[in-house]
Amino acid sequence: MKKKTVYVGLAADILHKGHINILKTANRYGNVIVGLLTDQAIASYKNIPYLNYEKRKVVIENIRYVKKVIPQDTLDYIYNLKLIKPDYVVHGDDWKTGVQKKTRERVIKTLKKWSGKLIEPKYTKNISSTLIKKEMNNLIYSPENRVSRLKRLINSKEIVRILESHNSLTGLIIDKINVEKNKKVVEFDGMWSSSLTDSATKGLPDNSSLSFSARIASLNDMMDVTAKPLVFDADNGGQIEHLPFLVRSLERSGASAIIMEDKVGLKKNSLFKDQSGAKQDKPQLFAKKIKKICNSRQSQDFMVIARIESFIVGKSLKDALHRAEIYSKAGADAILIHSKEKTPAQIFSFAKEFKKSKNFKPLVSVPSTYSKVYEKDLIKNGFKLVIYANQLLRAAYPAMQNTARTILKNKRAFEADKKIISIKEIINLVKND
Ligand code: SPV
Ligand code: MG
Repeated sequence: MKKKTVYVGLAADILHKGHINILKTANRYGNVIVGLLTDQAIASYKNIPYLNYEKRKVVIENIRYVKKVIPQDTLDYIYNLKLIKPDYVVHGDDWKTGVQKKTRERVIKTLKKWSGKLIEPKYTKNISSTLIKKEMNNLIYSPENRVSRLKRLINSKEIVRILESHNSLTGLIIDKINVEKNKKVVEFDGMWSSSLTDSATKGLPDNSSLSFSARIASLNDMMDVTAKPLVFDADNGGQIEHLPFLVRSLERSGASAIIMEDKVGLKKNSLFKDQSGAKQDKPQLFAKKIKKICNSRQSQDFMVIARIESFIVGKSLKDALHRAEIYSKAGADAILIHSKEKTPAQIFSFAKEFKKSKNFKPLVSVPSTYSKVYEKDLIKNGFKLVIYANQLLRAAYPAMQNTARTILKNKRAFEADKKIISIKEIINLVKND
């Protein structure tokens, strides 16, 4: 008699005995085909896996209970089920509730069409990849793994969400904080090392007076205790001849991308109203800088993002588009189109035109002045990365000022206690175990 076919959908990032249980059971019913969830499928409901598809596939296809591995491109099973028409689907009974509940119902309905059956072994308690990952987050990524992670995120997620970090503590917040919305876990994907907030934290203006070596020292503090990717704000990159050394330091530290703006002369923050004296570089000269970085980086996964300042200095959409073409051809992996308007109309008009180009590259937005924009609208308009560039420092500073004022007013600290976390909490914030 022909052996039956059994379908098992798995993410299989960190294998544990729960997976083996499922595969062993499935193997009793027939030939096991594993539908291995792609990075995109996993990113649709939680963070991307530690290991990419190919690495996970090699492990799964070498398990003796498995006959074949095929990609499952969505959380939904239906496409693969219709393709294979398996006699059985095997899945742990944990999906009866939670984010996969609907998927389960659809699987049952689809299987019915050819009298297939769903087998649901009891879920192995107290072990799951998510639990193991929590433990593993205490471990530090190798720089190599972290560098490539941003590109993987961009290729897997609808939009990559980056938040400003100016020290280790803010890095830890970005690493750990999440909220659950519509049964999906929402979190930040990485950190932005902002020239503005790094300088301000050190009491300096955002005019490149803080040296790159000091910036890299801040970056290393964050990298020491965090795991998520970091995007480095390099102002205009400085002298072209110095760029390879900056890139070497960044890659060695594990940064995933450098963002370089096309300005020359004394640096002025782009959100200043008065941009007189701020000058844009000649597009061809700036393109040379991009090429220099492309040629000096060790890893092709280390991204060069060109930041166009045309709108900031009052130039036209045409100028911005002209520059985007040149920077893209020079090798930029993505384009940041900056704006200090109150609405995203300006950057959306840019996106609309640039999308038509054969040199189109993923777009980056920094919604500081147009902060009403929702991520879903950025996605709709072709943006792949959003950088919330300064909010954590802007939150911390008034809170600290208020506390200082409260102590001064009351000539004691008691009144301030109500608005600040307890000493116990701060001690436990960073544990020593
Ligand atoms: C920064 O955060 O330092 C930036 C973004 O470069 S902006 O402040 O808008 O220039
Ligand atoms: Mg900056």
